[in-house]
Amino acid sequence: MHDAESPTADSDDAIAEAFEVVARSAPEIRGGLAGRRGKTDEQNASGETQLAADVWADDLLEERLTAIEEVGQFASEERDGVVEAGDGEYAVTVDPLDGSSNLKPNNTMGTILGVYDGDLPAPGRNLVGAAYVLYGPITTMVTAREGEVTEYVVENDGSRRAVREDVTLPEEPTVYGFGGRVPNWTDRFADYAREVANELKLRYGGAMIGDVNQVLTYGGVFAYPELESRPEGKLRLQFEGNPIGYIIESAGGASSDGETSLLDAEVEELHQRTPVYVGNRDLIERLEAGF
Ligand code: P6P
Repeated sequence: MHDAESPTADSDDAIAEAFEVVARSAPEIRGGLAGRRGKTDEQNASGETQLAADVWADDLLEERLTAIEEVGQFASEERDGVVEAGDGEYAVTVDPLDGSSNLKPNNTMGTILGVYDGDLPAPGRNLVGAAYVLYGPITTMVTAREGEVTEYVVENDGSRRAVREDVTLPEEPTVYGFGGRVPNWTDRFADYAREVANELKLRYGGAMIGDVNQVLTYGGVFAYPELESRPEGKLRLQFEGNPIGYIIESAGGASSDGETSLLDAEVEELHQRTPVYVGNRDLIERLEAGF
């Protein structure tokens, strides 16, 4: 727990340590993918078939993140419930391999981390840090804390070097990426998508981290929208929406569930889904104006 003299010292340690654990684990996770492309006969709490890689990366991160003294809870997209890990005040969430279905076509994937101050399930406003690793042609990591976003290259030994500091979305947007099947989009989202498609270039790779990283780099908007068949969308608020919304808002962009910032969304349960819209502020404002 915090001591009076250094009220933020522990929080810095816990956040920095969690970032360090994920960075140092990234080369190992990347190195372990080739042999773990197979499906298990298990499903996660969201009903998705788990790959051997999902389970393996999850176990590895759970062990290392719960070893951080100030971490009291761990939760993952791949686990039903919260893992109690002592009396630390921080709760960490992971999507250990976001976009693991991209393993088969050898496309991008990512690892998403959220560090919440307080128990889970938690609203995005409780986040004190968030990060993602992108397994692309090179391994990069983006971290956000105290309003600042930093991009790192992660070396093969797990060390990292900052390549972009105080990252902000470019003023002029260039790309968009929208998930779900077009016939399943609601009319109001389809209207918005038509407008945006006339202005920006399509960049959609099927793994949120790869698509969001394009938006962070080039400016634009990523959405996994409300669907006719699934008004709550596909992505999980706790593990994907909140951390990514926190990172994009820290980079001067905006996030939304269609009505309000993802960080203000009501949290009822750990694996609840939410529509996710993140990107340049005016593009998100235009979406909300049409909803
Ligand atoms: P679809 C990956 O499975 C994921 O959770 C996100 O990373 C990604 O944005 C989305 O689902 C892709 O979904 O329906 O396009 O395969």
